[in-house]
Amino acid sequence: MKRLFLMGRSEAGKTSLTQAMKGEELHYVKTQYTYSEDTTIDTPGEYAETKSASTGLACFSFDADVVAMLCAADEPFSIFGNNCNCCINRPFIGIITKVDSPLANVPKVRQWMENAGCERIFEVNNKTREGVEALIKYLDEDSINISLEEAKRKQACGINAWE
Ligand SMILES: Nc1nc2c(ncn2[C@@H]2O[C@H](COP(=O)(O)OP(=O)(O)O)[C@@H](O)[C@H]2O)c(=O)[nH]1
Ligand SMILES: [Mg+2]
Repeated sequence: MKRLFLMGRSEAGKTSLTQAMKGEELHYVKTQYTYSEDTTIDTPGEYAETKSASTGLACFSFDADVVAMLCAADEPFSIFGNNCNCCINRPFIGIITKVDSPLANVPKVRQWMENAGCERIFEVNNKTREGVEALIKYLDEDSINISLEEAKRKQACGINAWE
């Protein structure tokens, strides 16, 4: 299973997603530091929200196979800029949580993720686990292994190494 790196603002549902992926009931835990498990790396929202701490995200992401930007469907604005994928050397996906929220605006969040450069976008409800299986299925697929030389050649052409 590919190892998933989670980044997003506080309360977006990152820790809940790790619980939903394990089939656990949701229980609130304040994420005080980066939690590295077999299949996920869960980060504090403050890392994504604070410029001085954001370098930590880049460092921890190197231990993952896939990097996910995670936004709740009811977030009023995105903290991720356009074309974030150009500074991430892993497959970059989007995960929309809280699709059950009465204030959910999934098309808006999808647009943020497309603008950021996410190659796949998943919609989940951590409470009911709706959509979580599709994410797990994607993570179960084999990752694409390429040589450093091939990665460099593709990057020189301005395309993602694994495309
Ligand atoms: N309705 C709803 N609430 C959620 C969902 N995911 C997380 N939550 C709630 O949102 C709050 C913050 O979740 P948490 O996982 O701690 O966010 P984190 O800061 O990104 O780790 C908690 O009260 C969760 O129960 C979801 O998909 N739907
Ligand atoms: Mg958390």
